[in-house]
Amino acid sequence: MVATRTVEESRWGRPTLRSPSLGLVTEDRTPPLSDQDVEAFWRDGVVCLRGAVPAEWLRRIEGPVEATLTSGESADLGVLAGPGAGGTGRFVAGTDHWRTSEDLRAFAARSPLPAIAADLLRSEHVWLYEDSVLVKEPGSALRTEFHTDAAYFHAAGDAMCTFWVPLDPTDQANGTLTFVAGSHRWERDFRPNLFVTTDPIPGTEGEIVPDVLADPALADQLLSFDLQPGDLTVHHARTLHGAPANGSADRRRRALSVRYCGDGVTWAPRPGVPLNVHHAALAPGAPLGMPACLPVWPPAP
Ligand SMILES: O=C(O)CCC(=O)C(=O)O
Repeated sequence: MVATRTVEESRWGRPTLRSPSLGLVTEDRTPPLSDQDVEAFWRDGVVCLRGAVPAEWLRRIEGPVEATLTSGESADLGVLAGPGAGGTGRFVAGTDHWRTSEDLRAFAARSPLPAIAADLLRSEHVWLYEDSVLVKEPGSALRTEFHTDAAYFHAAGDAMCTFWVPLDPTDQANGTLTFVAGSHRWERDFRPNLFVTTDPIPGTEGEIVPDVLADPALADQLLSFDLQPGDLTVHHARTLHGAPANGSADRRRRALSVRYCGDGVTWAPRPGVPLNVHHAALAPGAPLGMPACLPVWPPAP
C-alpha cells in the first residue's frame, strides 16, 4: 500500500475572489477560487478543487473521451511495458484531442478551467498546451511512474500547470494521482521516462527521477486525493507525480488532463522529447500562440 496521506484540501466557496474575471464563469455555477487555493498551488505544487466541473460539462465530455479510445487517437501503453506487464486491463492514453473533438476543444477553452488556470498561474493570458485522455481500466497493472510534466514540455517558464479531471470516483485502489508536495521548487530538471516504466526516453537529457516511494525522507511529502466526478486537481508542471495501478476488479479510472501555460512561457525545444506535430511551427524563444497553442484566456468574445 502506498504510504500517502490524504490532506485536508483547500475549500471552495471562501469569500475572497482572486480576480473579477471569475465572475464571467458564474453561469457555470463554479465557486470562486480563494487566496488559499492559489497559495496551496504555489506552496505544494498541487491543489485539489472540489466541485469545480459542473455536471453539464462532465456529461458533454464523457462521450468524446470514450470515443478517443477507439478512434485511433490513443495508444495502449502496455506495449511500452513489455509482454505480460500490463495485467488484465488496458491503460490507454492519447494527446491533443482538442484538435479533433469540438466538445473537448470547448472544454479546454470555455469551461471553468481557463479562468482557474489564469488565477492559479497569476497570468493575464493563458494558452492550451495540450490535452490528454488517460484511461486506466480495472485490472491494469501499470503504474504511472513518477515524472514531471515539464520534462515532456517544449516550454520554458514558471506558469505551467495540468488539470487532472476524473470522470469516475478515484482513489488509491483504482489509480488516483500521488504528488510530491514542494517538488516543483527543487530546481532539478528531470529526464522524461516512458511513463509506465522508469526507463528514460532515449536521447533525452536531465536527472533520472528518484525512486519516490522508496525514499523515507519523502514519505511526509506525498499527497493524494480521493476524487469524485466534478472534483479535480491542478499541479504545477514541475511537480513530481505518479499513480498506482488500477487494482480494482470493476472500477474504471477515466481521466482527462488539460495542460496550460501562462504569462512568460516561451517555446524551448528539448532534445529527444516527442514533438506534437502542430507545435513544430514555433521558434525557440518565441511566445506560445496559434496554431501550436490555443489561446484560452481572456475568453474569446
Ligand atoms: O493519469 C495518469 O495516470 C497520469 C496523469 C499525468 O501524469 C498527467 O496528466 O500529468
